[in-house]
Amino acid sequence: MLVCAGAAGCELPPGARVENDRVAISYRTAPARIEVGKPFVLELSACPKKGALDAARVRMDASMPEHRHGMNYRVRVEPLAAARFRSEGWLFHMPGRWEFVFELGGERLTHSVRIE
Ligand SMILES: [Cu+2]
Repeated sequence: MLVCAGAAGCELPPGARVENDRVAISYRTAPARIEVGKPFVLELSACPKKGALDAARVRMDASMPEHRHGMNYRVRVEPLAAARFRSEGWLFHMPGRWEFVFELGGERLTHSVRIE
């Protein structure tokens, strides 16, 4: 399934924004403040700057780069609408720096957050 072709008319909802030359995303979590050991959900919207995204190839994960480990859980991603995705199963089990990894088709975007 190809969604959200081209940048024209593609607007990202408010949230943390990450982009590279080819795609821009925004995401937010619920609850907004991530707490250690508490599950959260994450919604992500994407705007390819050209071409289209292959929604079948969207993956999300997170790790603690300094500790060289990931989460203890696998995230489930489901499409909500064109280029919008809801994911659940997130849980950060330690305080410190976590790095989200969003893979959208061939694109890989990362975003760091600090969890107290
Ligand atoms: Cu750790």
